[in-house]
Amino acid sequence: MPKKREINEYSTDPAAQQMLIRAEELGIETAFTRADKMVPCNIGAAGMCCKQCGMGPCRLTKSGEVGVCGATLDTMQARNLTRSIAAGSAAHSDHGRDMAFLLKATANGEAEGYTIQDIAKLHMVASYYKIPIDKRSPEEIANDLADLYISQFGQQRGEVVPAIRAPKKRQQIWREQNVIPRGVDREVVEALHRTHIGDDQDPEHILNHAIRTALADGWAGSMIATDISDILFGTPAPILGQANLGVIKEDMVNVVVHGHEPSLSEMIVAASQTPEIIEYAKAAGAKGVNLSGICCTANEILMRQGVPAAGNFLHQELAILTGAVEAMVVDVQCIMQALVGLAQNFHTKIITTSPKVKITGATHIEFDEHHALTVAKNILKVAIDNFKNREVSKIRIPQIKEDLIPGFSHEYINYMLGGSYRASFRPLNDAIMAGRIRGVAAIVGCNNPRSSQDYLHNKVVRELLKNDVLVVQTGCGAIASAKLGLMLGEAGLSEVGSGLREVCETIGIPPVLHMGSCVDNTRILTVLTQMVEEGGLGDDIDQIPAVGLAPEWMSEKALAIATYCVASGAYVIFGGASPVSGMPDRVNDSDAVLKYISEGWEKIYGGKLEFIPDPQKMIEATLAHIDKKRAALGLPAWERDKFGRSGDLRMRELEKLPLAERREAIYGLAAD
Ligand code: NFS
Repeated sequence: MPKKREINEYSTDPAAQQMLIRAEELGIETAFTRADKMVPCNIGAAGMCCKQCGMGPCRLTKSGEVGVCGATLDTMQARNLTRSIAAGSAAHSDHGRDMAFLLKATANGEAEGYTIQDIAKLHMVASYYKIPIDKRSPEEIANDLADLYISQFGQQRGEVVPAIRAPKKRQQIWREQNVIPRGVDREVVEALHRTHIGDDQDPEHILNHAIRTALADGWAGSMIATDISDILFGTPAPILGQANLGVIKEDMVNVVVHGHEPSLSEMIVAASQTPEIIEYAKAAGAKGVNLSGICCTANEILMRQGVPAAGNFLHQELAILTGAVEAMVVDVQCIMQALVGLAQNFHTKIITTSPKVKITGATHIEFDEHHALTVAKNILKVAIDNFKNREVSKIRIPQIKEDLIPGFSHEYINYMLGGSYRASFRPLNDAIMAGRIRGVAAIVGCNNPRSSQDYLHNKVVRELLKNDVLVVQTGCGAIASAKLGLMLGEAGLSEVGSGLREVCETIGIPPVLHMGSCVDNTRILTVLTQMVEEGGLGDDIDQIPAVGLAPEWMSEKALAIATYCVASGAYVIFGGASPVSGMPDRVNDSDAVLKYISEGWEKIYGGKLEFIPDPQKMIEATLAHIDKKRAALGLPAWERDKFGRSGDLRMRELEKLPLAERREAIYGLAAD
């Protein structure tokens, strides 16, 4: 009988704990309790099951066993992993495709409510591809860019164009390995073809195509999504936001947007601010409409509009449990089917909007970019009409929320390091070279109900900060830190090593930078590229003292992201379970796939993918890698407390003194 965990083993977040207690009171299942009951299939979890044809499924549980067709464990694991990477790449890249169509429609005046908001970004992106800018309207330029980007999905030969934005040396490695994607769709289709019964059977050869497929996501599909979101909705810059369930308001119509594509959520934000909708809400007896977000759509509107995040992936059910959500509006990805059944315990309506996603029992109001504002208003009116159906006695909103400053796009990081008159990555590179910053960690990815929510994220973040590692975050990992208050300068800095703190205080940034949604992991690729171009940290991404981590990963998108980061030169560490672990106690004959994605890929790309469930070991591996890269660059070894003794630290001590004594100590002025 599987063991039921205690509430604090489900989540480290006190708001989540309150809601989980509430769920128990009401006898309602959640992903947390379902995870207790559902014991994972240990054969499938280890990548040892092949169900690619009708002769199986074949489960390899004995040493030397092969499938009916003769497929070995290595081949099965390579196939399974590659299929997951293809699915993850497809999801994020299809999001990019829709953004490209939206840009085209906007450029041609066919997208109600949308405009080109960031002309500077449009010009910058167009100039990468030599699209003429001079004396042309933003719409003309955007139309050309949209055509170019749309063509990247169906392109059959050649190279996807954003690949030219990678460091020169990296491009050379990719060309030598023949892994620059030809077109996004082509690589995903080929991944499915190669992993079909009776096709590619050499594990390394299969995994090489996984690299090409993932690169089609990172350096095309997802990068296109980020570029266009910025062009249409503005490149993010720091803005005040809030995170956690306490952002839900008792006296307002609460609409939670959940999913991924900013095309819908941005329009719902716009619609919620129209007098028509505000009046409609007041007429229904509410003070207005209160929007909040879950998952990456939360990140999109949080970093651009300051709309609060109700939480990360595992908060989607918990938000409904507050009893105060009139509608949860979803588009694509990371949406639990359980939402509909859960919502039936309350008045909450689950509204699906994407032509690609319907859930049995949900209300479907289809989104159409040509009439987006009208659709958004209709959705909000359905939510407002539902306000009267609330059962006040069922409302329990945890009064827990935290402020944060999100919006650290790569453009803003560049700007913040030197202002508009000397914007540059130089100060960041210098801080790393001197050892004030030991290295950089990108801590990203999901929640997984198989571990305590946010625990692994926050443990790793906190420990790395103490070691002077600058942390950048995206996706649900970013929301985990936000809920803890680590994305606020003053709150976060007390937990930070002295060298990193000196840098953060000088620039005026939190020690954990929120860089956006998961498609925005491409911003991290851009930052790493710009750090290379700035000089002093080698001539390719694999030389930078940096590590990528996804401590609580669960989605196939995370595997795709990991793989394109590895192919770009990064060491990537995943927590939780490895999908290609095998079962060493039962099948001893091979860990070839695990070795290949680690040592094998490292030889070729300088990056590697490893699964390390123990957070302490994860932290040790991160720091060891950072130190190894520092040494290889000939940089001084990092020393704890070497920096931060002058300047700010002294000021902090002096701040404790009465004003007169402080003045005397600082300026040598006699107290008057
Ligand atoms: Ni990323 Fe965003 Fe969250 Fe995981 Fe899902 S929301 S795209 S996949 S769960 S981080």
